[in-house]
Amino acid sequence: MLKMSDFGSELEKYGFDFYSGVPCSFLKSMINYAINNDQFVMAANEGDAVAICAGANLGGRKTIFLCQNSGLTNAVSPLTSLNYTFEIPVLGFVSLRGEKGVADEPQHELMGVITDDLLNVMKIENEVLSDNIEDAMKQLAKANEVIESGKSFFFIVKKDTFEKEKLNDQGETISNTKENVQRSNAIVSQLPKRIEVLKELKFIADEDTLLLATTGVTGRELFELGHVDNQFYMVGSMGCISSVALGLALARPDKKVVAIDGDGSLLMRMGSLATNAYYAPANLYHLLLDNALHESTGGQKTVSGNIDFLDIATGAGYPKVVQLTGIKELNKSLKSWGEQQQLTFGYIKTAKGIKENLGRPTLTPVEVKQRLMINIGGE
Ligand SMILES: Cc1ncc(C[n+]2csc(CCOP(=O)(O)OP(=O)(O)O)c2C)c(N)n1
Repeated sequence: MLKMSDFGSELEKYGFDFYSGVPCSFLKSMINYAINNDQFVMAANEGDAVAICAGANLGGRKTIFLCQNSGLTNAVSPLTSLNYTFEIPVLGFVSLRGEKGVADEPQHELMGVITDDLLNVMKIENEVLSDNIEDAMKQLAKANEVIESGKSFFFIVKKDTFEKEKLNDQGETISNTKENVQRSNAIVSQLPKRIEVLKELKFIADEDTLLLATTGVTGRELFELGHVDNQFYMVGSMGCISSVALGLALARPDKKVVAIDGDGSLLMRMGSLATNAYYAPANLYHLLLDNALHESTGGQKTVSGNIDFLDIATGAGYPKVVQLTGIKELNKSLKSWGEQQQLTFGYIKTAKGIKENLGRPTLTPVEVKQRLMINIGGE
């Protein structure tokens, strides 16, 4: 069996010092080790964890993603449309629940026999991790080469691969004060369009501010307003933008990170709110543009009209939640965030409408990533 003190220090030797994931009992020792070393971000689901790692990678960190094989399916979207597309590597450890011939619960039966196939279909190189430390170290050296070439690599982890690692006392759960909710009674006669909000964001953003736009029209409009290297446009991976922003904000506390989200996107991965609020990096501003539509795909209604995002963000524990009734309030709120530095959730209702003759970014996703990383000195 592997001892985490040996295996973990080998991982550190290669520079892997940022973990995110969702627990599995087979990976308990790795998770406990990472928590004990204050290197673990507990995600709400496995897809978010992949996106958090991707953000940390943009910030220059080498990252490890941990999941049960049942959760690998939750991670398929970001693994295929974020990591693959942007060439953002992650070192994965996926447990092998339901291994053939080993007694396990019925829900693991199918994943137990298709875990490697699923990774292969996603074009992710993978190997079963040896429980012999010398062999495991050789495997790790090879995995690191793959990661250094810009590709992801996954280890499949069988039962009892690791010796027990004790979980240290995790201390009190921090609790954000939720007194800072600013609701507005203002009657808004005309909602701003998405593009006007984006223009204002570009106007306010200084060279230390990174603008990360959600999937679809938001990223495309931001690009058309003029590319600068501190902008990032998500493609695919709907709902992952604030998780990428979380990873990046944690990895680069010297930068100000704005996640520009959509209501459809946020609804898809609403658990991310709780994770963002728990880790609460002061340098993250989460801005929700709520047009109550999936406008990018033809303007179908979302269920946003029925819910209160301010209450949800407050309940999730965001220390500051602000309802913005227009561009002026947005300007004020961003300035105050820049001065006070406190995780903020900004909510603005926007009007329907897409910029005329909207094109698509002429830079490839990989070029966008490389320019951002060079710009912030992460690569
Ligand atoms: C997992 C996944 N499902 C569906 C899509 C297709 N899709 C791209 S953008 C989008 C709508 C996003 O809605 P919202 O975040 O509210 O932004 P809006 O389009 O209204 O600006 C959809 C459904 C996708 N990219 N990924």
